[in-house]
Amino acid sequence: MERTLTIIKPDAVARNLIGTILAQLEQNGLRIIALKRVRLTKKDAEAFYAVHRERPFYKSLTDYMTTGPVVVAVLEGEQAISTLRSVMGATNPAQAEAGTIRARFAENVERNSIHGSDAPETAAREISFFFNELELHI
Ligand code: IDP
Ligand code: MG
Repeated sequence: MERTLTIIKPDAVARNLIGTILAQLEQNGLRIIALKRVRLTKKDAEAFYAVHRERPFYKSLTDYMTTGPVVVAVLEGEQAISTLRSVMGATNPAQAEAGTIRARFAENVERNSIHGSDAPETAAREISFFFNELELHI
């Protein structure tokens, strides 16, 4: 069993897609084991995406992530990290496989509806960024 972190991003929350996206995750074998709706501050978004701070889209991305509430969740399943990445689809929705969450809902490469951790180390860091031990019933 593996755990990963997902974020339903502000564009998707604004369009009332929380339930639809969570349903697609569950239908693909991912179990929701922790869940909450939060509004990120600019500092939160900058810390979460610190790995991208040298990228040209960093300021725009961290501004966008504060434009409205997000839903953060810990997902568990067999190969949860790669399963989530394949259900999400490519970063740029123009390149995302049909039926993936980004192909269905993303507005563009930035406002792309969902985040998913990309490796075991980043999943551990991102889960503990949002959830404490009590919330993870460790
Ligand atoms: P990922 O979310 O598929 O892992 P990353 O490369 O880690 O993609 O980028 C993090 C986020 O930054 C993306 O999900 C997207 O919101 C935004 N982003 C990535 N590349 C671009 C870009 O070229 N222009 C604008 N925003 C981008
Ligand atoms: Mg990434």
